[in-house]
Amino acid sequence: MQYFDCDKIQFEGTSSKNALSFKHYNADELVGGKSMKDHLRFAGAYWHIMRNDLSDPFGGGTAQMPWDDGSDSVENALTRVDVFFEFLDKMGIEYYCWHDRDIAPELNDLSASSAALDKVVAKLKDKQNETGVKLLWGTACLFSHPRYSQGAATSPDANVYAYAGAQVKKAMEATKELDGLGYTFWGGREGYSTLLNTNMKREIDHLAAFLHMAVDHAKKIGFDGPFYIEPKPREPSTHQYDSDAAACLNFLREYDLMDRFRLNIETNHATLAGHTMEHELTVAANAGMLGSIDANRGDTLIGWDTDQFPTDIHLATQVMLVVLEMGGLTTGGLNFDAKRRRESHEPIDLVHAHIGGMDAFARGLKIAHAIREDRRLLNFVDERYSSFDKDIGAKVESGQCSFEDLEAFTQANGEPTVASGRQEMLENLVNEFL
Ligand code: XUL
Ligand code: CO
Repeated sequence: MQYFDCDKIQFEGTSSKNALSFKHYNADELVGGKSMKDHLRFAGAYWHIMRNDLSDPFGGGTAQMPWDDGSDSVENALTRVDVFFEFLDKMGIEYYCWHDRDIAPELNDLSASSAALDKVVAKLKDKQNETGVKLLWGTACLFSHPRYSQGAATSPDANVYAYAGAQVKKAMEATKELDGLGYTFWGGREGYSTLLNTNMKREIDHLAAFLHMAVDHAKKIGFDGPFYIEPKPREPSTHQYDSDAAACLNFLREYDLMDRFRLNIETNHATLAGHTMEHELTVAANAGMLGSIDANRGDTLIGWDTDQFPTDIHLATQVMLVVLEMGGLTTGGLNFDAKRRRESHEPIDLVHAHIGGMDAFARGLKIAHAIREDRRLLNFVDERYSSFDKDIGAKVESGQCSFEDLEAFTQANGEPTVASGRQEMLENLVNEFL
C-alpha cells in the first residue's frame, strides 16, 4: 500500500517545472568536497509528519490520514511506522526524530505504555535496518499528559517528577536500542505561570538533578551520544527556564553539565526569544556547544510558535554560514520541526512542504559556501578586528594588559580614527550571492 501519491522525489534542476522534484537539493552533489546530504543531514519529525492533525485552538484537525484509524492501539502505531518510512524513502531523508508518545500510545499505566513502546521500537529497528535510516534523536513527551501541567522535572510534586524520570529512562533506553545519535530535552512545561506559587531555585535545582540522573543512566546503558537542550522562552508556559541559548549555557555551566550536553537550536524559538536564528546559533557555536538544529521558521505577524517550513533562502543562508564556520554538524542534523498550514491537509502537502525546506537549505548551503569562498565578507571581518592582532590589541587578547598600559597607549596615540562598519555594503555583498 502506498500513501503518498508520488514516486521518489528526484533532483531535476532549476529548469524543471515539476512541483514534485528538487530544483536545488542534489543529495550526492559535492559542495566544498562534501556531499549535500552530509552537510545537511535532514531529519523528519515523527510528531509533525505522523501525528499532527493540523488542529489549532479554534478548530479540530483537517489533515487527511487515511492510514490512521484514530485509535490508541499498538496496531495503529505499527501501521504509522510503515507510512512514515514510505515518506522518508520518497523524500530521500535519512534521519528522523521522535517523542516516545508520538511513536507509541500512552496507555493506562507506565508498564503498559512501556510495553507498547517496546513493540513499536522493535518495528522501527527492523525498518532502520532495512532502509539505512538513522535516528537523529529521541525524546520523551513530558508536556501533553495532564500530570505534567505544572512541569515534569520542575513539577512541585515529587510524584510527578518520579513519573517523568521513569518515562525518560525508558525513552533513553529506546533511543539506545535504535542506535540514536543523540537525545533531546525540550523543557515543554519546565517553567512557570506565576512566581506567586513558584520556588524557582528549588525547581531549577531539581531540573539539574534530573539531568545528572540522565547522564548517570546513559553511562549505565552505554549511551554515549550527546544530550541536547532545546531553548525556548515561552509557550506553553509563560516563562520557560531554558529561555535562550545564553540562559541554557549558564544553567549547564552552573550545574556542571557542559561535558555531556549540547544545544539544539530552533529558528522559531530564537525569534520568540527576541533573537535572530543566527544570533542563537552563534552564541551556541562560540561556546563549542552547537549540536543540532530544528529547522523551521516563524511568522513575523503572529506571536507564537507557528513551526512553518523553512523556505526563506536568506535565513537558510545565515544558518549555513554559522554551520560552515564551525566546521559542520557532526552528531546533529537539520530536523524539520515544522508543520503544514491547516489549509494544506492532503498527504501530498507533506511532500511539497519538505521539498521546500530541503531546496531552501540546499540553496542556503551553496550560497553560504560561495560567500565563504569569495572571502570578501570574511576578510572584512578579519580586517575589522586587525588592531587586536598587534601592539596593544594583542596584549589585551593575551591577557597581559592593564589599565595603566591602556592609559599610556592612549596618551601616546591620541584620539582614534574609527573605521566604518559598512553594514549596507555587506548587505549588498550578501545579496550578490542570493
Ligand atoms: C516544541 C518543540 C518540540 C521539541 C521536541 O516547540 O520544538 O517539538 O523539538 O520536544
Ligand atoms: Co523543536
